[in-house]
Amino acid sequence: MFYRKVATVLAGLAAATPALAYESTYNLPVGATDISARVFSLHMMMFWVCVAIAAVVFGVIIYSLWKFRKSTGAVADQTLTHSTNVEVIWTVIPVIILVATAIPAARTLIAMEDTRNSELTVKVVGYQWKWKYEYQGKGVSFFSTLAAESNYARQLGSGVDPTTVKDYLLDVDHPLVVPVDTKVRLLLTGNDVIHSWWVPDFAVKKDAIPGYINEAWFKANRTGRFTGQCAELCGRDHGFMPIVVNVVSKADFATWLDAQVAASKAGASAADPSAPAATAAAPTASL
Ligand SMILES: [Cu+2]
Repeated sequence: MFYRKVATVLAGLAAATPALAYESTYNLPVGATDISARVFSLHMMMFWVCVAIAAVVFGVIIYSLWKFRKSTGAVADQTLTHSTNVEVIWTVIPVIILVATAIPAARTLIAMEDTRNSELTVKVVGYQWKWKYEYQGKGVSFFSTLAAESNYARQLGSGVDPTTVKDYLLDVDHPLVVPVDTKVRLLLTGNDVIHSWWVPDFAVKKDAIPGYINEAWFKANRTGRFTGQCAELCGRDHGFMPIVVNVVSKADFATWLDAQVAASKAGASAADPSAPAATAAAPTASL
């Protein structure tokens, strides 16, 4: 099939673009998962398809404007009012382009929705205005709220210049900790209003809706600290419920999880575990 050949060419173009594209603050992140890399490739493929279409269409328009300008005595052709050939061509070519681009896009969408064979499940609950993470079957759960330094600096009259705060509004007290190279399934819901769990580096943006459970998954292919935000306007402090995910080695995760379990067994509050890289406390604002 012809459109299969077009799809193959487009897929080749998509595969080549990560090498051409550099990490730019003006572009999507390539991210830390296979899915995010595929999303990036799709984005670049569509970008180049649009560039090619724009070049052809505007090229013809600009050439025609110049070539058949009035000052050279051009006269509009009054005889050709209908051409079946032209109409077929300008219908078939866009259809081929749409089908050829829909195939890789649909494949990626299906992969994004496939939460089978996950190795770890975390229930994510959105609250006004914080997140709660519950590790299913592990007996570990905790709230994740805006880091104290950011929370203090954001207050009127705090006297703190926010530009001096590290990771301002992008840091939390207890980050989500997950192991690398592990398929993590998220079950998302909301406790009060609709929130949305968005981490660009994982290409995950999923609504957390009260009364519903949405599913998402990611499999980080490198360790590191990845940040995100609530992406649904959820009330007054919508801008103050960031997301931080610490992707650690499997051994470090096992150690961390054991410590969390031990802490909760020791009677420590399940809502306040000691997390790795916990931030230093800052004075609480009193307004
Ligand atoms: Cu929210």
